[in-house]
Amino acid sequence: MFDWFPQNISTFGGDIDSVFWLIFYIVGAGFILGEAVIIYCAIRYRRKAGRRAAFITGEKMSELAWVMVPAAIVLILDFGIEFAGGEAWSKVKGETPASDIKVIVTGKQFNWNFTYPGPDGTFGTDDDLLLENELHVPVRKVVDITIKSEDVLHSFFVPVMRLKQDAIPGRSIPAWFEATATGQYEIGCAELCGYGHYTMRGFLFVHTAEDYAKWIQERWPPAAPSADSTNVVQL
Ligand SMILES: [Cu+2]
Repeated sequence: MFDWFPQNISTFGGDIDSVFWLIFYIVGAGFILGEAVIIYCAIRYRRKAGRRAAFITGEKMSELAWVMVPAAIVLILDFGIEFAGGEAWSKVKGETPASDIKVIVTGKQFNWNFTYPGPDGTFGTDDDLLLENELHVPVRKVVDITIKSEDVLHSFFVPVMRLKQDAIPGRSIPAWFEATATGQYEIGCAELCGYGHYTMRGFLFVHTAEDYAKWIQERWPPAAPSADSTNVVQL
């Protein structure tokens, strides 16, 4: 109907959007119905000379029903949304599909730091690469990310990937995405994290497989051959 979502280049973007639409239609219908009842009652029971206002205690079942019935309907619809969205939820938040592209995302006041494990494929070693506000990934590949925070609550938000996940100090939260189109896209922080919150802006660069390989080559020139060079992990 409308097209007001950001561009969608996520393999699970359609699932997320359909949950948004489901909630939108349910809440939209409830809003229209609720407003209609209010407007009808405001006109129908408006002040008239000689008519006294009623004092309603809400003790009769017929009066209580005005609260209980809508509450029950909201509860049923809630369960309906949970049920309908369960599949999307488990796909996005469940197990990360196997991937050899791993990045640690660290939020800090006021940057997104992206750590790549380097040619050895292991984090916490000398060849790790740390980039500020730049996340480079290949198209059509699962990217396995771990979200951390160095200081306060942040929220890693990549609108085109339909990915939003809080970064919580002391926790490593897994997430993943797979881009379906190349290009440069915005990354934001969706959790008010301090006076510089609005400057916490990064970019996601989605490359073709060839460009990504080239980028990797530039970042990690082949290491000097060492005794255990057989260990080098293919990136
Ligand atoms: Cu932040």
